[in-house]
Amino acid sequence: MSDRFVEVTAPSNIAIIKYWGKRCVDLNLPLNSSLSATLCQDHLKSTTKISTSPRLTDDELLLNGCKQSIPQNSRIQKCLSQIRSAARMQGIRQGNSSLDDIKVASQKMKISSTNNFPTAAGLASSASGYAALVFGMGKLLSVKGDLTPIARQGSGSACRSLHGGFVKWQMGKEEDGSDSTGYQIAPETHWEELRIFVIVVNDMRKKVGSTAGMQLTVETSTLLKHRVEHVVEGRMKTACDAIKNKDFPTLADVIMRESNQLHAVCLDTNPPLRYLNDVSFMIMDMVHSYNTAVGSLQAAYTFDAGPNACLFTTKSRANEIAWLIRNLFPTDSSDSDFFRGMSVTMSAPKTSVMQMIDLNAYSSNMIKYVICTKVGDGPRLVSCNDTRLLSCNDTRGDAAD
Ligand code: 2P0
Repeated sequence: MSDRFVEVTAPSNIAIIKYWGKRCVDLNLPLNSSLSATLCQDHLKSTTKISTSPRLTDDELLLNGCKQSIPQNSRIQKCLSQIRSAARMQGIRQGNSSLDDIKVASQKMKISSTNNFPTAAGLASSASGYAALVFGMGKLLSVKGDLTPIARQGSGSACRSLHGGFVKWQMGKEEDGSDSTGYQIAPETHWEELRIFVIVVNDMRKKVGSTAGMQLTVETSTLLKHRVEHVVEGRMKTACDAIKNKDFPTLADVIMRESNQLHAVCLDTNPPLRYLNDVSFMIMDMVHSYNTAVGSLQAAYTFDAGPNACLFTTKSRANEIAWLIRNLFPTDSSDSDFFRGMSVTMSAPKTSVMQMIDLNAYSSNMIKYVICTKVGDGPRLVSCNDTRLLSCNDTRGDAAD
């Protein structure tokens, strides 16, 4: 049977140790290792349906319902051709038992991908989108082994979305990029008390995309060189240890320093890259005030290439953080429209804490909405039309060190 169909979902992720800069553009190899938390797919995910049939005459791709040109997208092309050749190689090694897989690998595919979060909101969708594409094709063609080096070539951060929990993308040393892979350092069940608020702020400004932005930084920033040579490795160890020991204040400190250094490096780019806006800084002020008032680091912000914030906190503090966001950033939205995702109850911090925080509200509607979420699992196979695909080995890499 050569008509096959799979539907998969893949999560987004938020970087704790940031990836910014490539040592090889062609193979999409990073200048430094990075570390992320996978976000729960109940709240942020890409869903991809892939079908293949001998009757299809061309590969087709629909993104949120809009037809995309595959010939003009070298990253998609790379992902498609590398998974197909992995399927053929595997088929040849396995002999007659995989003739079907070899045949299917040379058929054209119809791919349709959607996000359950607005792409227009500027939330990273390339990580979840490429992870879903690569994971889905891997399932469709029964490809075994680590697919993170293929996802990496779609979008660097996508290799981290092939796993749940806390994921390291090790930069690797090989010239061909074969050891530049993503692997899980702790599963999503490891630290269930963690909560993450994705704060979507209003922003009309056009920004330079990550790929172009980081290339400009590599070419012009001396601070990036310092960061790569002297900063990242130590922070990686601190962050991994803090996750292992569930030491929130230490992790919070690294998360905020990493975010701040990413944006310092962006400003050190010539001409400078400015991804944060005034609201981003207001959110940073709110987090620092809260931490000072409670006497330890109980919340942490991090920003990628845009003004939207991700706040990390723990379950025991989440209700107070929600209260602060709602009261410092008034909006015309109802509570239920403002707070999406996991249900959250707001509770005011105790009086002694409130007295230390500047509670003067900013003007209205600076924040569009907040997605309340947590650390989640890796890609899921939702459905397929061939039960053999269900039992195909996991296509995600094994944990390294
Ligand atoms: C990260 N970002 O570690 C960093 C922090 C944005 C800021 O990975 O060129 O879309 O496709 O490899 O993965 C965004 O960059 O870039 C990113 P490409 P990608 O999450």
